[in-house]
Amino acid sequence: MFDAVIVGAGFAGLYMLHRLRGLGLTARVYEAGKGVGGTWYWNRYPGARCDVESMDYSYSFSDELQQEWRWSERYSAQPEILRYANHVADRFDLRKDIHFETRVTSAVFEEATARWAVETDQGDRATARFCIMATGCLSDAQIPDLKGLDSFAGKWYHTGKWPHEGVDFTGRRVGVIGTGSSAIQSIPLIAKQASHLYVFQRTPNFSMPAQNAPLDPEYERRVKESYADFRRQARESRVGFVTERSGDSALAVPAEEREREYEKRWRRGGLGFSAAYTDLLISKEANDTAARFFREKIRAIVRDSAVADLLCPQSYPLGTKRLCVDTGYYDTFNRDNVTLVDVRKTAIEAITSKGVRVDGVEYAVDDLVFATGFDAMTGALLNIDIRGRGSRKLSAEWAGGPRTYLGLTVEGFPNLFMITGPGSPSVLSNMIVSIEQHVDWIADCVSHLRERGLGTIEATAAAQEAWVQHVNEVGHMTLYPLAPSWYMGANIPGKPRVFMPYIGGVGVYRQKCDEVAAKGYEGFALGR
Ligand code: NA7
Repeated sequence: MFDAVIVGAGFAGLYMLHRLRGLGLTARVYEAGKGVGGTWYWNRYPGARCDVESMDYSYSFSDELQQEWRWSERYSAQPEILRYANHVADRFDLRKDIHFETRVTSAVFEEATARWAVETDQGDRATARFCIMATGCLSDAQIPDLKGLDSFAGKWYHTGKWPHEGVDFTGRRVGVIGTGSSAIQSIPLIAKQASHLYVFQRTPNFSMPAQNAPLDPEYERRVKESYADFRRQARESRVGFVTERSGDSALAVPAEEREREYEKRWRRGGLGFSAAYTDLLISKEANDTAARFFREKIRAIVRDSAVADLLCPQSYPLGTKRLCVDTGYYDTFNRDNVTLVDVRKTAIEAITSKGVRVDGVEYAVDDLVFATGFDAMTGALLNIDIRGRGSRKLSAEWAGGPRTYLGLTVEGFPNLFMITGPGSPSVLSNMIVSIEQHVDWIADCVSHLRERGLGTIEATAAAQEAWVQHVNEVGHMTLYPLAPSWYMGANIPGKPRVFMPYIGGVGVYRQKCDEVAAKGYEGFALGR
């Protein structure tokens, strides 16, 4: 019997454990991997890198930690972030409460005792007052259901489950399926090794140059000197890191000025581009000005105009599928050993023993890389058989799309918390900022219950309904629903089309959560 079971030992699970320990509570963490780090444990593909800057993408909860840790680049690569996660686990002595290589299979709320009973694939059974899902938003890797994969004679990989020993593609013919973030990061590096690389593209993406570089020691010094203020600004910002925001509409400024602004942001690199004007994600006409700028950039980089055309996104507004950040992606298509294959007009017909067949043509490859993404935001949660009051199944409650109160809790599932769940800013933000906010809110909530001798907290149906509506309403004030993105569940056949994250902004959302707590957990029923 524990105070809490935490599922997952990525950045969310690690900090949650640390906070609960600080409250003198007992917790058991179950983690499917052999080590800590979550996303950064699994996604070891070549070029895997965070596209939030290193000084922002790190924990703020310990000043000693943030002062002593040194990042080497503006954007950290996966091995360095994984080293950081391991450092945190060691520094705060977290491993002793984590059971590795153990996947949680079910979590059932037992009404008589008001306890969660959690079972794992290793036969563990633990009970706890609180069950905290730190299962990640992009952790359920997806292989599309393509005919013939069983017959493929070569080796195949998914970017989100990359072999720990790495893969040497030297002299091999390689196929990459997908052109999302993971593909865009890995393709330039795979192309340098492979004898030939075929890229199978269904939908082109907008990608910004990272302009990555060694971390400027002067910048590091300045941030470290004022880290408290730097973090505060991030917490109050829209997306969890500070970026130069304009207060103008893209349509209110002269075209030349707009071009200069876009050019400045392109040269600076990274995700801040969408903040160039207030209406880029609200007005299609404003968005078109930015999309045109990107397409011109692509055409200026890629020499073959037919290939450039194929690489230009046309079917959705810029930023409504996750903007990508790359190093040399478009230029890779100028290499003689790289072929872009359009699988939009004609989908992949089959995987054969020798390669990939599209429109009657067989592209022979030795290795296949699936950069085909994840069942985002709900996949990892619904892979667990989660049952609340009256054995209500979470999968049934969410059959029409996820329904939560604040993206933290679900009506009918007392004492169950989700860290960065659907209905919270999560994937639209700097994940570490959102993780810390949720963990702190949950820890404060647990303390509140304990101090008052209360045993349970549960969202009311009315509060949940109002929150679902609010999330929907603000989502639909933007252009996001126009794209068939993983934000909308559109990458998974049969998944309900619902805009899952909360787009109200990290700062605004934090205030709402704080107000709920300050009003004695408004919208929740508290029980003995
Ligand atoms: P994404 O962004 O979901 O990308 C997956 C890619 O795989 C995308 O280009 C898909 O095309 C493509 N895909 C998926 N299924 C198929 C089939 N059947 N045929 C052809 N192409 C297919 O995943 P990532 O791992 O790159 O990135 C996930 C997030 O991690 C990213 O947004 C960052 O936040 C970090 P589609 O666009 O669906 O046409």
